[in-house]
Amino acid sequence: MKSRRNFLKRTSIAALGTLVGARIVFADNLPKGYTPVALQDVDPFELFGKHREMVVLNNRPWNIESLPHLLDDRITPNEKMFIRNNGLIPQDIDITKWTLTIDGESVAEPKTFTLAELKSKFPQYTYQLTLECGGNGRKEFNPPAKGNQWADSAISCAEWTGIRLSDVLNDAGVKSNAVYIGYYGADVHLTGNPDKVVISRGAPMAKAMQDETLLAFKMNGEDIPLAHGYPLRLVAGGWPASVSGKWLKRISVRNVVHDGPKMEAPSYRVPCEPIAPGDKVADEDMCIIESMPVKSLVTYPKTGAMLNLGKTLTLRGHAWAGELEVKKMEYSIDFGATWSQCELEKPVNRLAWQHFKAQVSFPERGYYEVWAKATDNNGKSQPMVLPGWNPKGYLNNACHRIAVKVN
Ligand SMILES: Nc1nc2c(c(=O)[nH]1)N[C@H]1C(S)=C(S)[C@@H](COP(=O)(O)O)O[C@H]1N2
Ligand SMILES: [Mo]
Repeated sequence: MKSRRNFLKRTSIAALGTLVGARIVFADNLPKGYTPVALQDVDPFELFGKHREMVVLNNRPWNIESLPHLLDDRITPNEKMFIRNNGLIPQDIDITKWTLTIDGESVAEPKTFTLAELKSKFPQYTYQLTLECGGNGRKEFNPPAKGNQWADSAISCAEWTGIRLSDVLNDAGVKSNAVYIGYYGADVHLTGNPDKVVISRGAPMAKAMQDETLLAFKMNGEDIPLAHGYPLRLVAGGWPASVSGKWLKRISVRNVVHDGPKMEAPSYRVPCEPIAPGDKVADEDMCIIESMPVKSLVTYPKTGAMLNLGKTLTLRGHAWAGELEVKKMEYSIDFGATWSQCELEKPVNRLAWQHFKAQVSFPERGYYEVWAKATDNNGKSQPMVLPGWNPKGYLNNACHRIAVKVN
């Protein structure tokens, strides 16, 4: 055993030498598992085609956040879309061999489709769908919650093209006892263990069968970029984006609430009843996050904007409300004491974000904050400050605020 390990160690050092293009002279001193700097130096912006201002939160797994002013486009381009991975991006994808299997206790007959079959057999639909990470805004919670410290821009609304999950499930046949679907993707666990599933989440049948729940193969009219789930991904807009499984290989139709990795508490769950910051919650008192709460983002101007007195400021942004629609959009320049109405557009389709704008004027020189507040069609508004603390730091839908200086 010992000699075999030494042998492996020696060959991998030789291999590293080949990769860096020279013999590593003091290779014997390399700490175990250390990657030479020459090989650490990948440029994520180039690798993923991302805008240089994007913020890298983690490189193993890759987690990259956008910024509010980068999200000004009506439809989020790849360049400005956040990446959230729980594992390693699959490599060497051969789309001619890619298949999707529908199985589980509640499927009439397990069925496997090739990608080509999926594309030719079922009608295709295109929707703009809002995908927000459940942990977007986590950074603000105190006591801090572990996990990627997303500020406010783990949110996108791209145009997704694919087939309806409902069409494929109906083709395979769904038994009347079906409760939930669960997805499986081709990404690789951080340990490298091929038998370990990275993440396998899902949704109740009612969400799975919605018209807008897609098995998508295009994003913004092109093949989905690798980091976002090429060649096939589930897209379930309005729910935590963790439901939208990337690199999709299999969907299980379950007769129970799906119990794959990261379905169980405390992942993607919040206390069923509000708790005090820092309190402990028993697993059985945690509830699965479903529709995301009402929220908005000012995408123009960038925070820190300067303006001359007498000029009006054009404010722009997007608002969304999970399964619901945003009915009212307001802004405040006096720290929430009074609110004025923004112009708000209807969504292009259900589950797409909505665009707003306003002409803002300021009474005198000085420092201001512009706060933005959306209200959904149930009459629920964004809280001005942090909403309920929860152990994993999910669902922070506090009003977005930008600083403006009037000279
Ligand atoms: N297979 C797979 N699907 C996944 C994930 C993952 O790690 N593996 N992460 C989920 C989470 S938590 C989020 S927020 C979204 C992010 O999608 P994006 O990277 O395309 O923005 O993908 C979801 N789908
Ligand atoms: Mo997420």
